[in-house]
This record gives sequence, structure tokens and C-alpha cells, in this order.
Amino acid sequence: MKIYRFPEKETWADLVKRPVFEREEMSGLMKEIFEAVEKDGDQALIQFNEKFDKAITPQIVVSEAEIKKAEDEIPDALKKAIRQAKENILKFHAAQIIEPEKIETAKGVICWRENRAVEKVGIYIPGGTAPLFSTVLMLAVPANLAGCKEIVLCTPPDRNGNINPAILFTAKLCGITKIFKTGGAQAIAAMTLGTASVPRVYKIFGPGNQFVVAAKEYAQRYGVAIDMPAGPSEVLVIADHKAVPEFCAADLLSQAEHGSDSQVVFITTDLTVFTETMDEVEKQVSRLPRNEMARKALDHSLFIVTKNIEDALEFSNLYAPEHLIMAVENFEQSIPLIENAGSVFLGNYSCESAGDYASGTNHTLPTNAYAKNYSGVSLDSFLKKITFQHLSREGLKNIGKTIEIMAEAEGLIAHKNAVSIRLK
Ligand code: HSO
Ligand code: ZN
Repeated sequence: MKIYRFPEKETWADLVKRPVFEREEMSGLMKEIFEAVEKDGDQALIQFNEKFDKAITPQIVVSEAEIKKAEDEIPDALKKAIRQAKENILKFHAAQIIEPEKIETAKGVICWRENRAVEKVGIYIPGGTAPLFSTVLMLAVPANLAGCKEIVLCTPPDRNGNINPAILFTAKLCGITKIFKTGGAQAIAAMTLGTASVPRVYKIFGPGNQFVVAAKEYAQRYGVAIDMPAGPSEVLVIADHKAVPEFCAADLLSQAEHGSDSQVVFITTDLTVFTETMDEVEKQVSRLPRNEMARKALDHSLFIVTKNIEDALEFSNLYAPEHLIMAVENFEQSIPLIENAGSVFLGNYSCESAGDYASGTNHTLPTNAYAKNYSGVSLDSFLKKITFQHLSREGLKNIGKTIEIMAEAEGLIAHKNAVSIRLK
């Protein structure tokens, strides 16, 4: 833990910096992987499964039988939990559907926007130590609501060539039928370029390790869009004298257990809450199965004391956290002061886990200070907006002069003529 009591504002710019990752080295590797997938298609994916995931997968397509088996393996309680989470995510995202409104900007000039789904989308779900089947819900539910015609899911197999059953169950529940056993950069390459089995998509979503992040960046060279630039997961907790140290510690650790590179920041105005939360973190971390990873994340975590909540929020806005927890009494007053954050959790009972799983909001959020200029995933992430307009002769007459004068001033006489020829 790095501890700062009332740090001077001049030092904040340094404190909010995230660790920088070696990026340059990756592009050579990405080129190799993308070229291999382009040349050998499914065969390359099978070979990469063996090389990177130590898995023998004669078939990369997940079969009906595998999905059925997964369904049988999932305990009923988990099935019920996943269904309830899905309902809430569906409710929250369905409310984001906005009906187009036709606007008459001048008499006879009618403009409007219509939504169209991104036709083909790819979802990447990491495997490994924490198979995030909850992310399947966060991406597939809005994709379905938006009306995406093709939803492709790639996820790495385990050493026996199997996919985590909860991922398969959730994918099936969300109506995803195209599931492939391929992970890492090669999965991103497959969805970018297409193979005999894996369809090519127009936009790729989902978290992943540094190879997946690099591959999503590389995929954009081929005209594929991505959800957002990524970095390790983050939480910033702001606590006042009414915060509960046990709760704060649990929230900090729920982020720390994601990975050793997780970013954890605690800011409080109360010295008792400060020391008690640190003690609690120490107490709770040793009881966690993933304590080793969490401890590594805690090594570079920040514990800060500020004079007041306004200062804490100013720091938070500069940091632009993925998740901001306001464990303060008067959280309502803080809302207008929050400028940069992916998702905000208000009060002592709004833990980040609620948003991670089941409250309904999306957990795919901007990290690495991108909350300054990106939103989290929502229904909009799966839509494009097309503008339409209809001008009557009268409409064109009403704005014709304006167009002609502007076109002439830009030296674009054909533009001017397009109006004059109609109105002469
Ligand atoms: N906190 C993660 C999402 C997640 N947590 C999935 C648990 N499962 C990134 O926002
Ligand atoms: Zn989480």
C-alpha cells in the first residue's frame, strides 16, 4: 500500500498515473498471429490452442452435445442466479431504446435518425482463473436488444479442450449459437479475418489479457471496430466518517482479486476510517482464495487522506476511475461534482459487485483514465445511427439561399448548382 496523508495537489498528476505497458513489442507478434490465422484459418487456431493453452481441440466449434452437457452440469441455484441477473440487465438496457423523433428544422425540411444494429458482433470471454460468464450477459443482452443478426463468441479451452460450463450455459441462455474454442490474440484475429468456422464480424467486444488488448488494437487496421481501449480493472472508493471500514475493505479487495495489475484507490476524510480500513484489508485478504493476486494488487494500491470530500472528488475526476464508490453520508450532493467515472456506486450498500453481476448496469467500462472520454458499453455500443432527411420544394427554397452562399464562399460551385438547378 502506498500511503499519502493530505498530498499536495501538485503531486496528484503523478499519483493518478497508471503503469505503462510495453506496447511496441506486441505488433510483431500480432502480425505473425494474424497472418497465420489468415493463411491457415481453423488449423492455425487448433495449433495455437495446443501451443498457448496446451489443449488438443480437433474441433474448435462447440457442439450441441457440449452445450447440453454444460447445462446438465450447472447447479440449479446458479442457473436461477444467472437468469435473475439477465432479467435486470435486460430491464436496464431495454430502457435505453429511444424512438426516433422527426424534427422540422425549417419549414419543409424534416430530419431524423434511425438506429440500425451492427450486423455482426464478436464477443471475447477470457478463460483462465476466473471465467467471466457474467460478461456474456453484459455483452449478449444488449447485442440481442439492438438486433445484431450474428453474435459470435470466442473463449479459450482448458487443458482438456473444454469450455467452462457456465460460459456455455449463459451463451445458450442468450441465444448465442456460434461458440468457438479459441482464445488470446488468435481469437481476435479469427473474428477479424474469418475462418472456415468462425464468421468475420464488424465489431469486437470483451475483456482480456495484454495479448487480447493488443490484438483488438491491431484488428482496427482491418476496419474492425472495438468496444473501447482497455487496461486493468480499477476501483476508487471515497469514504467519510459514516463509511463502514469492513465494507470498504471488501470492495477494495473485490477489485484487487481480479488480478495483480488491478488498480485500487482508497480516499477518506476520516483518520479512523483510514486506519480501520487498512487493518480490515489486511484481515480480509488472508482469507481470500486469490489472496496472492490480491496482495500484489495491494502493493501498488493508493491509500489517501484528503481534507474534505470535494478534494477527494477532484482527485477522483483526475484519476477517472472505472468504478467509483461513494461511501459517504451525503452522496446526493456529490453527484453533480462527479465528472469522470465509468460507473458510480452510491452509499454504503452499493457494492461494486452489484454492478458486476446483477443490478442491471453494464460492467464493461472504461479503464486507464478513459472514463474521461469514453462511456461504458450500453445498447448504443451495438447500434449505428443513420440520419435521414426529406426536403420538399418549399423546404429547399427555405434554406436554398443559405446553401448557395455558403457553397460559393467555399468555392464549391457544383454544390451551389445542385440547389440552383432545382429552384430555377
Ligand atoms: N469488475 C469487472 C467485471 C467483473 N467482475 C466480472 C466480476 N465478474 C470489471 O468491471
Ligand atoms: Zn469485478
